[in-house]
Amino acid sequence: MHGAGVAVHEAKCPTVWGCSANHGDATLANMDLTEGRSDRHLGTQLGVVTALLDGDASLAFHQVLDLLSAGTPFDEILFDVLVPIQTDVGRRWVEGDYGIGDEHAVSAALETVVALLAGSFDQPEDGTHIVISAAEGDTHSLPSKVIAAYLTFRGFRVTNLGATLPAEELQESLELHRPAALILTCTMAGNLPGARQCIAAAHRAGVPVVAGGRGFGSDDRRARRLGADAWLSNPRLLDGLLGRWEPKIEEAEAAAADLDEANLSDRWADVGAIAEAVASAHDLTKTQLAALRIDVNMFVATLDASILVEDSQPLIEVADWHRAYVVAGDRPSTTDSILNQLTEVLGAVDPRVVPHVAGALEGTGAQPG
Ligand code: B12
Repeated sequence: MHGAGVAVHEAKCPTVWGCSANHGDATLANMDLTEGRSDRHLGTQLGVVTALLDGDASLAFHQVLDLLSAGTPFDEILFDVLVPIQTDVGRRWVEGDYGIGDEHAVSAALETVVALLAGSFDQPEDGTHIVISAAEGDTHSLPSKVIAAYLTFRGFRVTNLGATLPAEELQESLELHRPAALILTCTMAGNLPGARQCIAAAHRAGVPVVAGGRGFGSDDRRARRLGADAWLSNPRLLDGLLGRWEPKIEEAEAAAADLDEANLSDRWADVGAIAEAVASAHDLTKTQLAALRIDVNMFVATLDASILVEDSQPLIEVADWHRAYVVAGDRPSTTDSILNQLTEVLGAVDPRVVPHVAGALEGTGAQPG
């Protein structure tokens, strides 16, 4: 049926190259359900987020159980009730409405709720075995927890390796578990080089990879360039894909054969010099200096990602996000200083830096979200 080479969606088929068959669920691929907030659950969501802000995971869990016993499908609870709460927390954090403490309280309590839900399903002995992990360096572990809960509910045997696992360790785990697939999540584009290390490690272990998450953007190009065997934005389509795909690891890996990493993040002295130069141009408090160092690391990592996937979009998006973030929260406007210093300090190290930074300086003026 589906010939050689797998995985990126075409107009009619969301997952398999060159397939002209019309699979009923193709349209779903174009709807990002994770963003969907169905007002139907607004009342419960407000109750849940209030409980989460207090760190009361038990109260939030029981509110969710009420929805379940009222017949609300499990995937709707995960993707239309709980996930939009996190997206909203992110927006309110950017706008200075929530502090980092609020985000941490909600994230930690929500992790408990998702763990309680996932733990209430037995893992079938004969279920298809799936391993899930966040990209190397990505500390966002909730996406893999939520997707692990969903796939367990759908009858898969799931091993969740969580966040920030080094690629070599991932390879060992995959050689031990020998799963049918690795589900790889990447939340920030700056972790795409880490995602590439994970894809290569999985392929060395003979395991095909389904990639997804905000870091991979809204289409398949980044995942394909990094050698992934499949890309999806919507986790609800995972079991359909896993039920019918025929991954060809060699072909997927061939797409990444000529990748040329810049590894600018490894140039610690240069990264430090960029932060020093920006700090000297702005009157920053101690807390703002600490935030600046994280921001400079994020910009250099995202520049590495743009060079790796030969696409300025990751750096443009992070610059747009940062500009809106500093304005929304009345923070020091360091975005363009950081960008100019990237060219100043790293332009001579790797000429590919200059055009990407130029694109980000122009920016698109898009709002964070
Ligand atoms: C919670 C959170 C954190 C927590 C994570 C806690 C945890 N245990 O996971 C912590 C505090 C660790 C954190 C750290 C940081 N964060 Co943060 N974080 C968030 C926040 C608020 C929510 C993310 C989340 O959990 N969403 C819930 C998950 C389940 O939803 P999701 O990611 O959308 O995933 C869904 C889909 O994408 C899809 N999907 C995801 N993966 C996959 C994979 C496959 C195969 C498939 C099919 C589908 C799929 O399905 C998922 C479920 O529906 C976001 C805001 C936001 N809007 O997302 C910021 C956000 C991602 N963080 C951000 C930043 C900047 C940071 C920091 C740099 C902050 C700092 N200064 O330190 C650090 C970076 C650390 C690092 N190196 O990774 C920015 C990124 C900006 C950018 N453009 O890149 C965001 C967008 C902030 C914002 N509000 O705008 N963060």
